[in-house]
Amino acid sequence: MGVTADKRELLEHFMLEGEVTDVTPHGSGHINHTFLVTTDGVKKYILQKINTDIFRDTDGLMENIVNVTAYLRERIKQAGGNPERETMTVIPAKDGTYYYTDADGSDWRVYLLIEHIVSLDQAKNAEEFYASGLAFGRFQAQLADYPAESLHETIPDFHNTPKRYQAFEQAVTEDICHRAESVGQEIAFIKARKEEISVLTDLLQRGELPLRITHNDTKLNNILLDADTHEAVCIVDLDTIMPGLCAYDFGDAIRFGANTAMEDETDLSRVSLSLELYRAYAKGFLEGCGGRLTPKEIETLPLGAKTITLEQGMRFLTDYLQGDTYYHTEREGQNLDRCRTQLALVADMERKWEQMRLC
Ligand code: ADP
Ligand code: GN1
Ligand code: MG
Repeated sequence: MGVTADKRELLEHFMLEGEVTDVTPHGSGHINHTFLVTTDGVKKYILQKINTDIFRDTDGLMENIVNVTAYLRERIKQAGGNPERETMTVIPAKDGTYYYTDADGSDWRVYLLIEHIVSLDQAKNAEEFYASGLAFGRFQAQLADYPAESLHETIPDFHNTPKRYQAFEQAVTEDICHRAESVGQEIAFIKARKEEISVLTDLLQRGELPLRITHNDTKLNNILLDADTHEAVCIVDLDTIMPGLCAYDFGDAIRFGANTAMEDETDLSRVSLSLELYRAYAKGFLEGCGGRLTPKEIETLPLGAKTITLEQGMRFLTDYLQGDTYYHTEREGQNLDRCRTQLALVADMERKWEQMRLC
């Protein structure tokens, strides 16, 4: 507990209220380094070291977040809500920008902490998962008229599954850590599904599915739920807001939240798709989207779940093959375990395919 001199120094560059009394690691995100900042005043903050190996253009990234949250703030006010609780508030740096570059060249940003919430790594019941589906659907509806051309593409081809497949194949060929031989089964599982991975992107290219403004990282811990009611309060992690397919936003939430096991579970017999959670989320998401989705979009939501689960399996395996440089890991083999849960979930979705249909 306490505040190290370097954290204190960098927090001095932001417009905080009160004296900082404590800075502690926070959350279970895989990408940025997140800290909870306590002060002797009323407000608490989130301090984040932005992962600039992944987000190469901090100006563009922060411009997206500042503009989108300003837009959402107006929408929330119009609806009579509380913008400080229902969207992220970026705390400006004292030089008028929205992040600070320290002496090591690392970029840091600060948000207002949203309090009295829970951020879950697993859905506990259908009601709260329904609530998060509703919130992600509403989020998409709220941004339906946002000027898409003003958004920077923070990670190019983020959910371009065919490109993810190419990167995976290249990692297998290069095999820089000599790990490919030990994961032959996983590689074969993915390769056997090669034809399926481009179905959604092909539909997009043919104009049969529309591009929308999507969150692109809709896992359950990126939505904050009220600590008492477990109603959805705020969607966080806005780093990847970009034009995308609605099936991917739907699918990513299912991949994470409707899995009966944790993302890095080592006992694969615990991995399965909960149809109860799946249906609850779908109901909430469709309600939240408020009739905006086309019949083709609704028809392809289950495929979104399967495609992004396979994509995520490929991404985890690619990182494992390349020496675990992308996702934070706490133990040896964690990315491989994560890959295996994704592939086990794909297999279960295939078994339950008929029951996953939504129309
Ligand atoms: P990462 O990109 O590493 O996943 P996130 O931006 O998702 O980083 O932050 C990590 C976690 O910190 C989130 O999952 C959430 O639980 C918590 N968090 C982030 N921002 C806030 C906030 N403004 N208020 C409360 N909790 C937050
Ligand atoms: C990362 O940042 P976080 O932990 O919310 C990743 C997502 C993956 C997810 C897998 C920018 O999400 O794409 O689906 O891990 N974010 C980025 O858990 O790559
Ligand atoms: Mg996150």
